This record gives sequence, C-alpha cells and structure tokens, in this order.
Amino acid sequence: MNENDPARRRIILSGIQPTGTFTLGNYLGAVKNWRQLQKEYDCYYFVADLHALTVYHEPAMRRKASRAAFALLLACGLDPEKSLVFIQSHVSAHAQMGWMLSCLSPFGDLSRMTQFKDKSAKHPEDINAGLFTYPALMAGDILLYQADYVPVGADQTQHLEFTRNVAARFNHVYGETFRLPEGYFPKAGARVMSLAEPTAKMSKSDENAKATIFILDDEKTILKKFKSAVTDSDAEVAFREGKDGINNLMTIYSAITGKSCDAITAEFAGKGYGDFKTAVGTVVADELRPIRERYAELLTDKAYLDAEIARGAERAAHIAEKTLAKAKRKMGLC
Ligand code: AQP
Repeated sequence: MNENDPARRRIILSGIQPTGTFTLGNYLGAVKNWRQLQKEYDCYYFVADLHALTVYHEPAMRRKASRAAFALLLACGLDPEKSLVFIQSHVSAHAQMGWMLSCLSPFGDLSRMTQFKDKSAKHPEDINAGLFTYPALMAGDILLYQADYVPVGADQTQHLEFTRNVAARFNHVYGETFRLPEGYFPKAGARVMSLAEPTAKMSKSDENAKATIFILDDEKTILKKFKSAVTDSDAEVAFREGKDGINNLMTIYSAITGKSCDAITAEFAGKGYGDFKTAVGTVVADELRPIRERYAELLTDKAYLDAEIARGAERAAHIAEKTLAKAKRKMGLC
C-alpha cells in the first residue's frame, strides 16, 4: 500500500518504564489515551525495562515490576487482541538497533538532553553511560516499528526531535530505511502534578508517599491523599496563576469527568476546599476501582499472563527483526 494512502492504518507507539506502580499522572497523561487510540490506529505499547536499567533496582524486584507493568497495561484497558503489548527486553532487536543508532548520535545532542541532566542530578552517585545514550535506544524503539506517531507530552518533544534527526541522518548516509515519526498530541491529556508539591510533576519514584496517587491505591487511601493535598488559603475553586494545587485538582477532576474549568468553578461556588477534595478523590477512586479489580484478576491467572507476555514478544520481534535486518544490510553488517 502507498505510504500516503489515507486508507493505510497509521502506527502509534509508546512505552512506559516499570519503575514502580503507575501513577494517576501516567494514567491520565498517557495510558488512558493509549486505550482510546486503539480504535483508530495500529498501536504498539511496551514496558520499557531496558530504559529502567539506567537506575539501579534489585533484579528480583525488576522482574516482578516488568510483569506487573504488563498486567497493569492490560488492566487499564489495552487489549492484546487490538494492540501489540510487549516487554522491551524480550525483543533483542531493541538493544541492537540502539547501539547502531548510538553510532549516529552526536555527543553534543546527547549532552543537551534535559532528562540526562535531570536524572544525573537526581542520582549523582550513578551517572552511567546508559543514562547518556538512552535517546539512541529510544530512537531505536520507535524506528524499529516504523511508527507514524508517538504520543508526546511537553517534556518529551526533545526525544522526538532527536529520533527524527537520527532517522534522517541514517536515511541520508545509508539510504532510505526509516519512516520519520511525528508527535501525536492528544486532545485530552492531563499533566498531573504532585499533591505535595504542585509545581513538580507527579512521579512514580517520588519518595513522599502523600505526593502521588498510585493506580492501585484503594478508595480510603485515595481520599486521604487528596485530603492532605497542598492548596492555598483563598478558598475559591478557580483555575488561576499562583493556585498550583487547586489548578492540579481541577485538571484531574476535569480529565475524569470531562467538565470544563468554568463548570467546575460553578459546581463548587460557595463550597470549601474540603468538599472539592472529597469530590476529586471520589471520582478518582471510581475511575481506578475497575482497574484495580481487573489487575487482581490478571495476577491470579498466571498462565494467561505468561502466554500474553510471550505472544506479545513474538509478534513484536517479528516486526522489529524485519526493520533491523534492513538497517543492518544498509549499514553493511550482513
Ligand atoms: N505526572 C504526569 N502527568 C502526565 N503524564 C505523565 N507521564 C508520567 N508522569 C506524568 C507520562 O507517562 C508516560 C510514561 O512515563 P514513563 O514511565 O516512561 O516515565 P516518566 O515520565 O519518567 O514517569 P515517572 O512516573 O516520573 O517515572 P520515574 O519516577 O521513574 O521517573 C509518558 O508518556 C509520560 O509523559
């Protein structure tokens, strides 16, 4: 089929690191949208365990976390009959392509990546080469599947730019091989901030237990965390500069209910922050309950989960190997 034929189903690819239980931020900012995209696109979603290697984790925990992340993706509604869901390290083409592309990645470009700067500041005791070259691995993740689109948040445009540059460089030096991916900017996608420090993003690895809603938190825990969320002292539910805590709670409430900020302000006019926090906590708990229940079911069905992990890897390898073989031929490797 012609590359530009509108009937060709476009390919979307994205990944998530198994660095802990997914947060409400991962869910509202990424995975919930991934679920919607399954209707329209050929979707490839993966657990980015090779990327998670850049920070030390105990091996047994790492294995468990990758499996848990895979189960969580299914529990969040990714359907392995519709999408290709897999664990990155189970497809050896990723590591090979990552190395090949790192040889086309300028040192200067890698040094400018903000994630490298952030993570090396966060882990000064372990600034490893993987942390530095991860954009080449990420470029390989995307290019192996000839993705048309990559869903990107504001913090990830730099990665996409890097991928496009390295793909264009490869195509120029070795001949047309890779499709250049474009950013996919979801209509509904929320950037969720920490409940304890609402100017920082909500993160899986935040050490402050009150800062993060995990998607497996039960209702009581969720309500308690929202109750202690940092707000301000002017007691008005309105989206404005300087009201980071309330803005964050409104963003969350809006992402789940679909209500606009004006509608939310009207709904809570004359009510205190306590009522608003309870309302946000309740809609979040209602949204996450079926995910938690499905996840528990999946974990009890070991045979099904093992089979889906193996099937995902096999299907992904089939596609990735083809692109890898093409790139190797072009580079004169075989
Ligand atoms: N707070 C957030 N709001 C909206 N989207 C978010 N994402 C992460 N946090 C938020 C999106 O989730 C996807 C997967 O992220 P990731 O696991 O690859 O890495 P991350 O962005 O580094 O996530 P964390 O939770 O902050 O992990 P740690 O603590 O290990 O560094 C991405 O699409 C991301 O934008």
